[in-house]
Amino acid sequence: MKIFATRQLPEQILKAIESEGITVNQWAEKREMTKDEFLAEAAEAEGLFIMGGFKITADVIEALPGLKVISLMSVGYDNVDIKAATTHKIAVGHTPDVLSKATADTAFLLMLATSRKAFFHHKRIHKGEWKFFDPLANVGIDIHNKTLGVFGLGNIGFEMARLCKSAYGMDIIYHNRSTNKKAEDELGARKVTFDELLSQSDIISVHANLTPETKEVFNASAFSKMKPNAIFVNAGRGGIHNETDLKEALDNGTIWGAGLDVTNPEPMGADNRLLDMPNVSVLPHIGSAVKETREAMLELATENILAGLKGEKLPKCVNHEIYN
Ligand code: 8YV
Repeated sequence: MKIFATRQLPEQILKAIESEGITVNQWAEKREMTKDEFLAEAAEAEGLFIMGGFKITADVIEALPGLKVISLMSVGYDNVDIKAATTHKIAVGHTPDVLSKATADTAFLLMLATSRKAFFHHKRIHKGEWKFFDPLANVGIDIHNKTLGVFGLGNIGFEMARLCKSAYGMDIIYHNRSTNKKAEDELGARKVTFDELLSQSDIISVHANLTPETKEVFNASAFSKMKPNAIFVNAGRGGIHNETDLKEALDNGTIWGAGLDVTNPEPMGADNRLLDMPNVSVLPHIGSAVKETREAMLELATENILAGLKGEKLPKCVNHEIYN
């Protein structure tokens, strides 16, 4: 059996897979591959171990007739055409839960850093601008006892809400397709409409999946309904916000600040104007980038791919329908 991994796997993981008699072809270059390169490397693969957001479109799936399982080292699966995978009875695995706390920490960090303009002040020191004390220059805003609006209250959103409630006594409101009873019972969270989320939140934190329904829902119209002192945080997917509209909203003071772990597009270029804005903090999609978390993700992704190759149910499967 053969698999293709889009990055080099740690030695221990590689050995564990190879000990099952599986041949692993790994992409060793430090650049994203083209679709043709991907197809050439994956040609004989029965399993794909996807690290990073390489797009597995319907034509990629159709070009790999031996494929049984796609194992993603991510909770998000917006880079895979799930419908096409399901049609071809290919199991898609992902890595939920193990990364919830680390990803929520990143959202929390961005909220706090933005509220105190931390990244901007760091840059000021670099530029030799730490000189004269001015009591009202470049001050931040207080986030104690404010209202957090969570867009997409799954496990990561829950962890973010829990942090904000315990650290800052925040009120929690959320917008989600389904009711999150645990968040309502444990955190007193209230489910609201999208418009209520926009108008009532002091901080909006995005943790939803990127789907056709959530694509660029945070656009000019949404920002115009937010409070002028609101902070927009996105640690979900950059595609959920329209970045041109976000820049305009920040320029015009429609909203106060933004903390982004994900951008639209990715990667963000060095000349992006958002990087010069005092009330903006940007990180290069490091939500789950903690050693312990990444190891847990790799382990779970390995369990998924091994199960898929053996024709067993994946421990964490996106498209359960294939088993019906
Ligand atoms: C990954 C993520 O690091 O899990 C996700 O959905 O965005 C990150 O944890 C990234 O997708 C690379 O695989």
